[in-house]
Amino acid sequence: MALDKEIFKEELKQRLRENYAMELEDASEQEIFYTLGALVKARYSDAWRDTWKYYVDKNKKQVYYFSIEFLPGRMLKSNLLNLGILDTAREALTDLGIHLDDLAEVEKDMALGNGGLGRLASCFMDSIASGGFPGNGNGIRYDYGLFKQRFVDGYQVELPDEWLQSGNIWEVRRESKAVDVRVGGHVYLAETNDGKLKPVYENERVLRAVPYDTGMVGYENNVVNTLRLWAVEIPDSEEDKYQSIQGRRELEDLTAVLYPDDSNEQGRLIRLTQEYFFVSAGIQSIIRHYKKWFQKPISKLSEYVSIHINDTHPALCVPEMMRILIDEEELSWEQAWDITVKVMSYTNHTIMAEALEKWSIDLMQRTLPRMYQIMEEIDARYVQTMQELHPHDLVERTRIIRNGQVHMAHLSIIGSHSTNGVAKLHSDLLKSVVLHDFYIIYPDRFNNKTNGIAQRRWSQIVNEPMSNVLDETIGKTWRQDSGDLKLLRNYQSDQAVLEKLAEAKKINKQKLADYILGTTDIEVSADAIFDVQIKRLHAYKRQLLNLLHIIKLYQDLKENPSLEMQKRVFIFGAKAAPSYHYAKVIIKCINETANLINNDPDIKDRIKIVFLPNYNVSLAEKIIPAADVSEQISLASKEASGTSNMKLMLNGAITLATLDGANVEIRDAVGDDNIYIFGLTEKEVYEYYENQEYSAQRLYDENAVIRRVLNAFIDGTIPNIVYEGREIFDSLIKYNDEYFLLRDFDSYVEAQEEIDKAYGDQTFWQKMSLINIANAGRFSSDETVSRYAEDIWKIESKDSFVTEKG
Ligand code: GL9
Repeated sequence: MALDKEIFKEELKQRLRENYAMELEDASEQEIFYTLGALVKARYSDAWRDTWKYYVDKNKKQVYYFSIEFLPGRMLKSNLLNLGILDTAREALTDLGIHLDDLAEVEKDMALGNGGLGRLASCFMDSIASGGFPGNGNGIRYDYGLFKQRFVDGYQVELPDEWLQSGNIWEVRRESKAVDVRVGGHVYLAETNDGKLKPVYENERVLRAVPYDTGMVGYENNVVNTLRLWAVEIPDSEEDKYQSIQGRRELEDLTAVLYPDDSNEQGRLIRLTQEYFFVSAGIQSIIRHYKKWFQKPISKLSEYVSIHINDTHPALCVPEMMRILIDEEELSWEQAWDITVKVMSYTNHTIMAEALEKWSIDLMQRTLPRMYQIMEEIDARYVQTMQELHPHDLVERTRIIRNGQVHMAHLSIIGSHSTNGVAKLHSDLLKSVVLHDFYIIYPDRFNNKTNGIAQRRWSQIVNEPMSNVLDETIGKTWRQDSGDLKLLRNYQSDQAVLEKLAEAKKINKQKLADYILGTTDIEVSADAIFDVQIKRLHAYKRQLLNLLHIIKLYQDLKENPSLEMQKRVFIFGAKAAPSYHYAKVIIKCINETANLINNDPDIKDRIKIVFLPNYNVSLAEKIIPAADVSEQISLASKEASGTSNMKLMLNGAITLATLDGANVEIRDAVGDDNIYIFGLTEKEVYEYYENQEYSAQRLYDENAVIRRVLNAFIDGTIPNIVYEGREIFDSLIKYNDEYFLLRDFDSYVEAQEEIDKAYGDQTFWQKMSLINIANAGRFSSDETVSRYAEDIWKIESKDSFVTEKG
């Protein structure tokens, strides 16, 4: 429905009067933002109801995407865009003397995730709705999102993220849809009058799960799906058990905080309870909805419901579904198992061993006794079935419960019909190495689904200057279908187009430079190469390799001030998990090196280092459009996919990468000439693991450049890192450089030198940049989600089915 600008203005004013008893002139930005949010929400509420009703009336099969993290960031502009009223709203606001972009800054980031995994879940929510697919998210409504990061004396300091403080305009509390979740206590099986075995619960705690729903607005198609997030409350029946404030606190803490990954032991009980809490609440509400609205027998569930397990955190979906089907719906084990496996599918997001989730039997039994009983039975039946088909040790290695632990990845694979990796290389590694045993047992269950990004957000919303050039050059169809970006290929030698794209980039760089000055007091030149590494801080992602190269450049310049090189601004954005000591040490070292170099009068603006604090989705939106170089330098085989690589490419940054994760597919998309590849391949990395010949000490002894760079950490060159510098040095030399930084160092430096040269030839550079934009279309999450829908979830798209409302 088109938006009439004048009516919009009147409505905004009217709502302000109603809600705040105020005229526009007297309202604060905050008040206007909340009013605008309510107005936008009202515009899609009919479509939200109609969408839901359509799925029910037509008995549409739906997918439920279970994820312990969702990272939507800000939603105002993306809702406006998807409703087709972004431009009109912007103009209307301008008429009223308000800048939409300023207003958008009022919205707190919804940061209910750590990184790529949570952001992917949100990109999928956008694409599922935009593709007209019946699909909903299911997760946790944390009171506090991922911590706010500050730097104090170069150290990371974590502050609580109070995103709900001023309320959340987009959510709807649905008290009538609350369900109970039982945890703790004891469960034993007792015979009922009709001779059936039924679980009896003793001393369990009952938690009330209350859903908060947020509309997921599809792109110009009148589809609005639901993201359902659960919050814990104390049920009335249990009030007397929680008379002490402390007791209440403990319970209410359950959905208080998002767990940073790599978190400590002490919080693990809460984490496991969180996992069960949102899984149980979600599945109960799915079954309730199915029975009430579909009125089909429970035995047909898999024809109407698909549940996706996003990484192993929701793996308890498998035993919880079994519990409901057996204990409550009274199906036989065999029937229940058949349905469960058909309903469930699972994505693996990492090969990092420490991230493959396991729980001790003891903790599992104490926290979730009924779940444990069911998993024991699944495990026993698995062993029994498989030992007739496969060697004993293979079956032992793949069972769910072994060596005192419950293996959540094993549970997810055994309990579902599909296991996928998130990039070709990653999926291949799952089959050949990480999950090879399971591949022997279930070859047909394995498949690849390369990640994608919400392209409309990461181009149209964040990069207007570039979007305008695209419109002028190839028309506007790319806005709907990012595949049409390839039309840009025809202009790779068109000087005028190249220059217009360069101008757009320059505008974005200047804007970021202003932001950098405002937040860090560091002055950077928009003429410099903006070299960007933005992602969680992790040893395998090798932010440290980036730093080693910067130190080398610094030392070169100090030694030879007349050295010719392009000006560079190295931009970092990264949070370290609060308990991840080594990652925090790296942050400190980057910050101290930045201090040293940024203030060295010999260097001036030839190198600048900017570590922007509090990296999150909305900061990414500021950095990505301004990037020239995209650092994707993880040790080959370690990054499952990466998604910032795709966002940066779409915005015309040139990728500097190892052949890891989706970088491989980016290389295939743009060709060798439009990307800078360096370093060991995944095969070479595995060879080192096999022959154990890697010696960092030898590289240090034999390579004078490496020696000089590493010595800077311990000889006082970089000030204020007496302990941290030693720790870095030791990690590389004494502990033999786990991620082969030194082995890849020379090749990285060489690639950086090529980039330096290439940037000197602006036409050449701009052409590469254009080719990157032109070939980014294939990394759209619209495409990825279509593949999931077709191959895994078996759900159908239905575009624009809700009647146009005039
Ligand atoms: C991750 C991988 O590390 C990334 O390479 C991948 O792109 C994303 C999405 O598939 O998943 N796996 C993972 O555990 N995280 C990822 O980012 N971690 C977090 O999000 C905290």
